[in-house]
Amino acid sequence: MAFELPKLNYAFEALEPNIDAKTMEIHYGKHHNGYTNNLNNIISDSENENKNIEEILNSLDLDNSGLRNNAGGYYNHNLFWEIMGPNSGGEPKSEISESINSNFGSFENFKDEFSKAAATRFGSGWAWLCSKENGKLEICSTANQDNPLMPNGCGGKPILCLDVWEHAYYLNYQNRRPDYINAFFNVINWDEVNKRFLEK
Ligand code: MN3
Repeated sequence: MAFELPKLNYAFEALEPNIDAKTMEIHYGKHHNGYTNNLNNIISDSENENKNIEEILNSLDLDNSGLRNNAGGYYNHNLFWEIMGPNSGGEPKSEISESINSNFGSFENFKDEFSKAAATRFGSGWAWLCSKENGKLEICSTANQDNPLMPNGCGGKPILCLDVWEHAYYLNYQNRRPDYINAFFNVINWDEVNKRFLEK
């Protein structure tokens, strides 16, 4: 079973001015597409061929760097595109809002903590918000294309993520990662995050 590059639910320019069209085009069409093709080549005729992506990540051998990088890259970008959208951002409503407030004290505190995790990830990586048991939410960050589902991961179910590789922002923001992180909050699709939060 080969993995497919998922269709984007919005146009490349839909997230402007926060994320520019050229970055979206290259990021999705080249980077994500590359991870997808590499992943399919790596799992072809292997024990992983018929597993879903979560199973591959959960059972990953961390020494298998090709699978680690490309399975991670495939999964991480799938989630990233889904939790962004046009006419989004602002503060969440609904159940996720209550959970953010009870876990972090306020939306502003959550935003500060998540932004710090994204800003302080040295080099390439991701920031995550994960849903754990008993309604607990946790923020973590991972290096390269690692993610919370891997054996070395912070655990829980990823419901929000931010790509802080330079390829995600360099054309528009150059070295200003904090500006990119701030802009990301204008395009978070909280309905989608909430949907994932409520899914068992
Ligand atoms: Mn990326």
